[in-house]
Amino acid sequence: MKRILTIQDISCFGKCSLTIALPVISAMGVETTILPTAVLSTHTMFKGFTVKDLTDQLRPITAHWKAEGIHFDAIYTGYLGSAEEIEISKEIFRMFREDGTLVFIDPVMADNGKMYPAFDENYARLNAGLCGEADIIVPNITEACFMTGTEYKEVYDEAYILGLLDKLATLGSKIVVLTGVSLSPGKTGIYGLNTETGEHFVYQNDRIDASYHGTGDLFSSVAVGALVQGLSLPDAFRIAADYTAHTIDVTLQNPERPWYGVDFETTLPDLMKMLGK
Ligand code: PXL
Repeated sequence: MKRILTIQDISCFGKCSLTIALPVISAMGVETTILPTAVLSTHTMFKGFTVKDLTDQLRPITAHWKAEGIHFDAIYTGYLGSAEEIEISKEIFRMFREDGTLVFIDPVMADNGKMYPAFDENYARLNAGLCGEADIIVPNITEACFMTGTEYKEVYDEAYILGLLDKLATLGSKIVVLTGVSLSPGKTGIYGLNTETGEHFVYQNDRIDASYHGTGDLFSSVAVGALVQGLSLPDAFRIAADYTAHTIDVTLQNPERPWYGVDFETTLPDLMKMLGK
């Protein structure tokens, strides 16, 4: 069985980060090792959330795994709580990266033109450095702008996206994938660049006018879970995009109208079908 190490926070309530990555990647038939960077009562869109930072635990936990000779087929980082955790994540890549280990970075820190509460420009600079260590990075447009010093635009054309991809390529990752890219009205999706071959890959599906927390984590978890099982880049990202859009759609039909997260629990059987399982 393939094994992924995922490094991100646990938001106890709210369905994002590890409370998405662990169930979703496990359901895909991939063993999931978690390294929690912090414990929060909820994600940061709730008021008054509590945070217990776990930076001091990362080195002892990973040193133990190293002593046990544990191997990871992929390392996937998401929301990291502090600048120091970015530095420690780099050390963890060096400790566990072997031939064929996929390093997948979702540089979670911002959306819709704004940083999440805990972060600033310095954090964006450090995250850009972390992205240089990756095989694949999946920033949204806001994160890409903060990491490359580009002006954020709500309304843009394809040339703006291609320019952003070229700037992201200079960070050093082999594959750069921009998420939340809308190339025509009513559509959204991804725009990727293989920096080694210069090839682009694009996938667009219907844009649903709703925004939920944790959808980026859902997308990344599915993409990395699919890639580690040998799906091609376009297939893995297509399934991740379709599954995320489908889950948002299903959540919108929930009469309880959850605002804080999506009903991936309902749609996991559909993911299995998309994966041909
Ligand atoms: O879904 C990204 C995410 C992860 N973890 C925490 C968050 C967010 C988004 O706001 O607040 C704690």
